[in-house]
Amino acid sequence: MGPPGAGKGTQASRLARAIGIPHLSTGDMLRSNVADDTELGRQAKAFMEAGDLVPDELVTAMVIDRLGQDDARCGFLLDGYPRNPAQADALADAFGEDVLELAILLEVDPDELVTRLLTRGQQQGRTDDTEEVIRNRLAVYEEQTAPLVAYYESHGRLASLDGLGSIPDVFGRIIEVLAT
Ligand code: B4P
Repeated sequence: MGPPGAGKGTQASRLARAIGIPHLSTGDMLRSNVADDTELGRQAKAFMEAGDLVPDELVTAMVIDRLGQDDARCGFLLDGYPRNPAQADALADAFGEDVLELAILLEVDPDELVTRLLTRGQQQGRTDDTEEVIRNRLAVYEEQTAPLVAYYESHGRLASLDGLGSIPDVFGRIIEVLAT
C-alpha cells in the first residue's frame, strides 16, 4: 500500500521475484486491458486518465478471476488492491478474512511523490503522470485508500515503512519486516 509514487509497483515486482510468487498489479492489468482495447479497457480508460479509481465492480471481478488461476494457489503479492474499504470487503467475502497475511505501507511525503511521478511521466509518457492528474490521484488516495491503513492496523496486519531512500534500501526494509 501507499500513495501513487510511493514505490508499490517498483518494490512489489522485486519482492515477488525474490519470493517466487506472482506479482498481481491491478494498475498493470488495467493498463494492459487499455492497450489491448478490451471491453474492460474501454470502460476503465477515462477513469485512469483522470486519476480516479476504476469502478469497484470492474476491478474486483478482474482480481477475483486472476486469484482463481493456478499460479496464485501457493501465494501472491497484490499491488494496488484493495484500494478502498469496499474492495477489502469484496476480497474478504470472496476468499475469507485471512486472505491477506500482511499489508505493507510505504510512507513518502507528497513533494517527493510528485517529483517521482513527474520524472516517470517525462521518461515513460504515462498519461496519468501529469501534474493535474497526479494531484487528483493523491487526493483520491487520501480520501478513499488511506482509511484502509486503520483497517489493517486494527486487524494487526499492517507494517509501515519509510519509503524514502534508494530502491535497494527500501527493499531491504521490506525484507527486514518479513523476516521478523
Ligand atoms: P497504479 O498502477 O497502482 O499506479 P500508482 O499508484 O501510481 O503506483 P505505481 O505502482 O505505478 O508507482 P510506484 O509507486 O511504484 O494505478 C494506476 C491507476 O489504475 C489508478 O490511478 C486507478 O485509476 C487504476 N487502479 C489501479 N488499481 C485500482 C483499484 N484497485 N481500484 C480502482 N482503480 C485502480 O513508482 C512511481 C515512480 O517512482 C516510478 O517511476 C519509480 O521508478 C519511482 N520510484 C520508486 N521507488 C523509488 C525510490 N525509492 N526512489 C526514487 N524513485 C522511486
